[in-house]
Amino acid sequence: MTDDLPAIAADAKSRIAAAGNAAALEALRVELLGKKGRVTELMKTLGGLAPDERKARGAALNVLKDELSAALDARAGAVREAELDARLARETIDVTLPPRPLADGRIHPISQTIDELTAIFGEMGFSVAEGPDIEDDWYNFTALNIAAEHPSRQMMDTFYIKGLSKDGAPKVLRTHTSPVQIRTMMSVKPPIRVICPGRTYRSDHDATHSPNFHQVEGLVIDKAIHMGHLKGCLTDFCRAYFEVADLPLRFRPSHFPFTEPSAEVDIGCSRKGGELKLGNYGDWLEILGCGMVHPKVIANCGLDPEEWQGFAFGMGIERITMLKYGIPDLRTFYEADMRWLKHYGFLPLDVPSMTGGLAR
Ligand code: 2NM
Repeated sequence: MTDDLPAIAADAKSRIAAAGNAAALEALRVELLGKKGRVTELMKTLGGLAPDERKARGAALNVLKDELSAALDARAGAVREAELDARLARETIDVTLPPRPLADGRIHPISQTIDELTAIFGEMGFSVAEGPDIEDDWYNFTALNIAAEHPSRQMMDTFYIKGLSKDGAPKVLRTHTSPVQIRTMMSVKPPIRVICPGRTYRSDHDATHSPNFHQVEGLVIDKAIHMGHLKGCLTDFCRAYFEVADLPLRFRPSHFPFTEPSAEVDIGCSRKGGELKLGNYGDWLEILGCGMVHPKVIANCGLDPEEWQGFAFGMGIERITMLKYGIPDLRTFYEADMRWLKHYGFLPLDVPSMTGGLAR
């Protein structure tokens, strides 16, 4: 009475084995085991059989049902895996390939220099600090030991903003990034090693001055820091940034209200034949200002100058960018001219070098 079942099983199993995708398998499951499926219909005929026949056939049908269900499950698993394998083969990507070059976009030389600075000082243990462009008079001048009558506070040098800050002091567009260093000293427990790159503003506009420009300043505060640390740090920086291993530096005594002693730093150069070359050629080019942070500035920030000392420095980002990449005119930095940016700008994976901005 169960002679028909092996043929049904064999037919179903070969169709299951031939099903190539999840949808075909689901259709087969419905056709065989669904409410009106082949096996289900056979189950329904059990009622008309004699008791011992019903028992034998019922058992055989249950075995068939379990076998087909297992065969469907196994095939579904295999189909899923095959589909995944095919998809993985189809969608292979090489994550080590460089990105496709941008059609037009370039990294602005100012951004490139900030990236380079951050990398070089980062290797020396400095992190980056940022602050607001609109500053209180106190952070921009007073905390830095800049006297009330100092010429840099005059309207002709500083942009004053309408309205007063909470304590009634004037608001200014920061004239340097030093207020970021003040904020850092007031909020971070020393030791401190930060650089503060960013936009700065002065009421000054001619061929070599722009009303907004960029500065990077650096600050180290620790115990027993001295001029030797300052000289070593800036020497290493200048040699790394300008990529001249034996670049000589000259420290000339100078004056800033916020450092004592203060120095201006020149790097070695040659101007022979109207061409500027950096290196040990006997001529000098001024590049940055620096000094030991004035004890009054340290005290203004709530630190004990007997316990904590340090050095600070500052330089113009446009200036060092022009020197490194041979950009002759400051004003072109802000013209947003795509032809200029295509020539002087950088691609995301450009390796910075002395000629990296020009060699295309
Ligand atoms: C310079 C030159 C010398 C300077 C000092 C400070 C602070 F906040 F620590 F006092 N920040 N930056 C500094 C010192 C900046 O720029 C030419």
